[in-house]
Amino acid sequence: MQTDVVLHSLDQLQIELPSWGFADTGTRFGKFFQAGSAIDTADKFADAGMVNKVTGCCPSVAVHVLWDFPKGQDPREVSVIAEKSGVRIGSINPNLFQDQAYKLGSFGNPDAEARAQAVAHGIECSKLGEAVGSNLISYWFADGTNYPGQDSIRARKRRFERCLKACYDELASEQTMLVEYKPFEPAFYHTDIADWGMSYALCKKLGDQAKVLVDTGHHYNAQNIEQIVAWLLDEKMLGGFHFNDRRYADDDLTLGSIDPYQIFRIFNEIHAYAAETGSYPDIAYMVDQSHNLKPKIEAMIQTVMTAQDLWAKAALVDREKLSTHQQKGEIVDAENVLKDAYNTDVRPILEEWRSGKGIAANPLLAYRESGYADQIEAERTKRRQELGLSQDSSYA
Ligand code: AFD
Ligand code: MN
Ligand code: MN
Repeated sequence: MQTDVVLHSLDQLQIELPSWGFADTGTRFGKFFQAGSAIDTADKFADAGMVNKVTGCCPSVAVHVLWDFPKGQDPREVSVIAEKSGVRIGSINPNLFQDQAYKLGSFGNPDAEARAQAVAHGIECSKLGEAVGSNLISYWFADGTNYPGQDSIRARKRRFERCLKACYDELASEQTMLVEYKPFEPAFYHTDIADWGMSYALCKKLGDQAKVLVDTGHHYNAQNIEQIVAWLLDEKMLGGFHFNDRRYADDDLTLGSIDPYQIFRIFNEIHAYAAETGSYPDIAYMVDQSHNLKPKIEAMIQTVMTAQDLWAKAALVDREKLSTHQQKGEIVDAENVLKDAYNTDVRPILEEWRSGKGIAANPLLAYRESGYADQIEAERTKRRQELGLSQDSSYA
C-alpha cells in the first residue's frame, strides 16, 4: 500500500530546470569554464532535455528573458527549439537587476523613469509568457539599499506596491505572478523583499494571481523553513520553490548537500497537506542552481535524484500513526514516525517508478554511459573556435 502511495506521489513531483544552470556562471571571484557548457539557448534546452530524458520528471525549463530570448527573435521560435529537445518553456524570469538603470533599484528605484523601465519589462515578460504558453512570471528583485539613510524603506515599499500592481493588472487570466524573497544580497543594508511576510503582504494586496516563491537558500541559518511552507500552504499563498542548499549564504549548492533532513521536513508538510485535503497543491518545483565547480549536467541530475529521494521518504510518513502520537503527546514516538520514514531506503521504490516510465534505474549512470558529455564538449569547443567565442563572453 505504501509503495503505491509513494509511486503516485512521485508523479506529482515535476521539477523545472533553470536555463542559467547550463551556461558558464561563477561567483564574483571568478568563473571556472566548462568545455561542455551551453553557448546559447538551444544548448541549454538540449542539456535540460537530456536531464529530463534520464530522470523522467523535468519537462520544463525556467528562462531568463534577457539571456534566453535573443533581441528581435520571435519568442515562439524559442519555444519550438525547446520542444525539439523534449522540454517546454516554464517560468519566465524578468531581468530586473543588471541594467545600469537599476543601480538604485528597479521597482524600488527613487527615479520614476527607472521604475517605468522596470514595469515595462515586467509587462513585456508576461506578454512573452502568453506567446510561449507560460503561466508563471517569476520575479526576483535585487532591490535594496547599501547604507542606512540611503532611501526611505516605506517609500520603497509603496513603490513596489504600485509597480507590482501595474504588472499584475497586465497578467493573462491563466497567469500567476510569483514574488520571491531574499534576506540579503546584493544589497548590503536592506533588501526590499527580505522575507516571506513581505512577499505575502505584497501578494495579498495584489490578488489571487500572486503567490509567494520560497527559495530554499534564501533564509538565515536558524529559520524554520518548513514552518514558513506550512503557513503559506494553509493560506493558499505558496506559489512554489527554488531548490538549492546553503551553508553560509545564498550559495545555490545542490539541494540536500548540506541539510537533506530540512528538505524532507519541507516535503513532509506538502504530503501532509495532500493527505488532509485529498490533493497535492498546484505549486511549482523549480531548481535554482548554477554550478561553478561540479559538472553542470551531472549536478542537475544529482539534484533531481536527491529531490525525488527526499520526496519519496516524506511520502512514507505514516500519517495515522503520527496523528495518534501527536494527540497523545507521545513526543518521542511522533518524532520517530518522521525519522523512520527519513531513514527508509527508497531507492527500490524509485527504481520501480523509473522502470514504470521506461527509464534507467540510475539516471546519473545512464547519463554517464550515454556519451553526451563528450559529444557536447567536442561540438561546443569546435563551435566556440568557429565563432571566435572565448568562454568569458558566454552569458548566463
Ligand atoms: C539568484 C537570486 C534569486 C533568483 C536567481 C535566478 O538570488 O535566487 O531566483 O538568481 O534569477 O540566485
Ligand atoms: Mn531563486
Ligand atoms: Mn538565490
